[in-house]
Amino acid sequence: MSYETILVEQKGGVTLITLNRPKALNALNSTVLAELIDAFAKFEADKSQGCAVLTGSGDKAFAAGADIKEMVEKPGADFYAEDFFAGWTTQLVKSTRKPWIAAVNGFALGGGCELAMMADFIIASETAKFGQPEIRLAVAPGMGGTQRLTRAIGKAKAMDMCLTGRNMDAEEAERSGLVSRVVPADKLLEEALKAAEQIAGMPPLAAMMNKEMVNIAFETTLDTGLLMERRMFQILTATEDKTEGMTAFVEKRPGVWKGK
Ligand code: CO8
Repeated sequence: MSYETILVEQKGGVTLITLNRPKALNALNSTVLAELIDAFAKFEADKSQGCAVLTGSGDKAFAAGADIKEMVEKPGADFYAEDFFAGWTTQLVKSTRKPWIAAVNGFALGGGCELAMMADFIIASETAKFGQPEIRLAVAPGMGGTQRLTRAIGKAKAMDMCLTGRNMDAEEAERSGLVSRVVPADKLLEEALKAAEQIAGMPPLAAMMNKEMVNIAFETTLDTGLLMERRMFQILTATEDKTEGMTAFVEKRPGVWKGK
């Protein structure tokens, strides 16, 4: 599949995916969704790739939301009949077990903020701005803005953002727990790729299980989560990489991973 709206490059063990509709501030339409699903499926299947970074082209936006021009004339019944935009969660998020990072430059609004929150964590440039302005269009978030955002930053701030439609700057986003790190704008990609390379150099099964377990914390009770965490740990002890990792520690050398 050749892509019209995204760019995909491999940098060693890291896949860099760039939303590439800068004139529309990387607004997310059905083509972007289909292409991202394809690119993420290829990343997932490629054993040489251990982590992905998703960013936006241009310095103005990561993504300014779902494409309003695609939605403005669309009949209401079609949104439901097509289960419009279900694929963000049902395909992209659910099928990507390997870790990926959102590197947010500029605006991450509406669906753009929601897409960033689908990543395992967000690294933001100092110029990043996050918001859920859907209420101003007489709609509401539809890709996680009421659910993932509330889990990330709590009810008070999520309500504030969804009801007023105000933007949150990078400093407030870090303070609120929405992003893990804020870096200078000209260092964003470098820092995100550095973090991704570090993750891609980890034992791959352990990386996937760490991701899975943190996500399970949002889905279950503490008792069940702790039991699953213990079982996951026990499963990892049966891997060849565990023997290698612990032996390498004792022998004071870096581990060499097989993903087995
Ligand atoms: N959709 C389509 N085009 C867009 C979008 C968008 N979301 N955002 C910007 N653009 C386009 C503009 O139309 C403009 O194109 P043109 O030059 O052809 O008119 C170009 O990008 C540049 O934008 P501006 O001239 O507006 O740039 P400014 O610097 O003046 O403003 C803003 C930047 C503040 C980011 C402004 O563009 C803006 O407010 N954009 C819209 C933000 C927004 O409302 N986002 C939410 C959209 S709704 C949504 O995301 C719902 C997701 C859930 C769907 C799930 C369904 C189940």
